[in-house]
Amino acid sequence: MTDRTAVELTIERDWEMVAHATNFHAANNAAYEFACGFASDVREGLTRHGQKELPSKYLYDDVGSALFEVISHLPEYGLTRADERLLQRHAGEIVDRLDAPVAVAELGSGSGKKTRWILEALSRRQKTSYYPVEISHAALLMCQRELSDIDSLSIVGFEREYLDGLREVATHRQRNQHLFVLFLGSTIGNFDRPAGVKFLADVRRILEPGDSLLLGTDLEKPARQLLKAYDDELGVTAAFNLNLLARINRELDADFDLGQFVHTSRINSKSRSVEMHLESKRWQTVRIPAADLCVEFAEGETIWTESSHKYSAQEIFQMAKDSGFCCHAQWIDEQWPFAENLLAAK
Ligand code: AVI
Repeated sequence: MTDRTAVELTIERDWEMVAHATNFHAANNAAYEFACGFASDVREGLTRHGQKELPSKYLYDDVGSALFEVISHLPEYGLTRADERLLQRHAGEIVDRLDAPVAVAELGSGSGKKTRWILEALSRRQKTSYYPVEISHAALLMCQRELSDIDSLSIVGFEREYLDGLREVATHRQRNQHLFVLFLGSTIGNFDRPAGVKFLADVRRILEPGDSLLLGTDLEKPARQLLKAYDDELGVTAAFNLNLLARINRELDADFDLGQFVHTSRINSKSRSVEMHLESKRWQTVRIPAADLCVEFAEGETIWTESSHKYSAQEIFQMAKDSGFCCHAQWIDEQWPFAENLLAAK
């Protein structure tokens, strides 16, 4: 045990380290910077000419992450189950295509449930380091709980934004070790197409030749099916969306009346995406003191909170090429069109 680095301590110690020590010194500063960033993004998005907008990353505080976890179990929302089916079915094959030894980094791990298949397949072959990168502390803790029973696995979580976290993971890379980055669940779809390619290119710049990226992408499907998936009967997606206003109330001292906004989903056929909006039921004024803002909403006016882009299986090959990767393999689910794409850093 004496020659082990901090990263190779047991899972619990690793986790304690992440939760209480690694981020401790920076915590107050980071929390302050985050609050300032949140306030200025809210201000910027709600004072735009034309369509008001809030960045979708703010949907994922602890409450939002828990609601998203529920969404992934809804009958209307088949995306997560398709992702899981593909990973369960093809984990061995995916792992066999990687150059050993590898360390695994996951951007937006969520609960980590669907990552189990990959980590189990890998740890049968080698002792594995897993680095989940998440902005939700609660999701990181859930992920540790979910995966802590896997043999030969060490987990070190990073409570960071994706690229910052990945840069930090890259510094933990040992000599001759390849990085295998997971970006699952079609989170790429929450970027518009050019921003998605730019994000992949940013990821590529942190990687080295021989590293790889497993990219999950939701594929195009009929409008009716998509509208239901993003506006479920039970109202969980509505709660997930409205929680963004509740969060602004909690964190920025605002006075949004949640009963005066309604969740809607709509298809944007030009951008091939489904959008979530919050629609004002009447003319109203909302005060957001921490963003130094007083904002008016007309009846029927919306705040655009998220877009989920849908892809053709074919266009992923071009996206990979445009961002400095090469798509070596693709697996498609038969029940819910969704693709798992294995990209190699060239
Ligand atoms: C996380 N992301 C891929 C989900 C999606 O489908 O775009 C977020 C979501 N929004 C509403 N339902 C699910």
